[in-house]
Amino acid sequence: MIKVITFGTFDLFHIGHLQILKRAKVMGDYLIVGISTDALNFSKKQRYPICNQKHRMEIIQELKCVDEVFFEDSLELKREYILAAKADILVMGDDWLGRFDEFNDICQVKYLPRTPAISTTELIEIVREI
Ligand code: C2G
Repeated sequence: MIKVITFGTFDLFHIGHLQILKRAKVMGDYLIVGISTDALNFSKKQRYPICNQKHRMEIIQELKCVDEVFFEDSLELKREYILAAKADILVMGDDWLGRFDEFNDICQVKYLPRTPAISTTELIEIVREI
């Protein structure tokens, strides 16, 4: 069984999120998703996500393409998470291109093209302007 792992915040869940999860799943048989915690987001972006981590996790774990979810507490623990999941492939969007190449020693690292013209940041801006 080929296990695939991916990570993300998935705030204001949108089609770009769904498409990367579906594309990640078909690369293997079992998809594990690390969901960035609210605290990790705050440390990365100096703001909390709109939807809290419990709600974001509940949405992701109900998706047909997702088999397992866990909270990603720290970017520095990525190696430990990949090893604990026994993942064969790490999938990320190409906004992270090259950033996780160091994990090629424990799994295949694949970057998939982002879905164009949609992002959580743009959604927030559009709603703000209405
Ligand atoms: N994504 C995409 N197309 C979009 C928007 C997002 O393919 N239009 C992908 C991103 O490339 C990422 C995933 O969806 O692989 C989740 O995106 P975010 O929620 O923005 O995740 P991020 O905050 O980048 O957190 O450890 C890594 C981080 O947890 C990733």
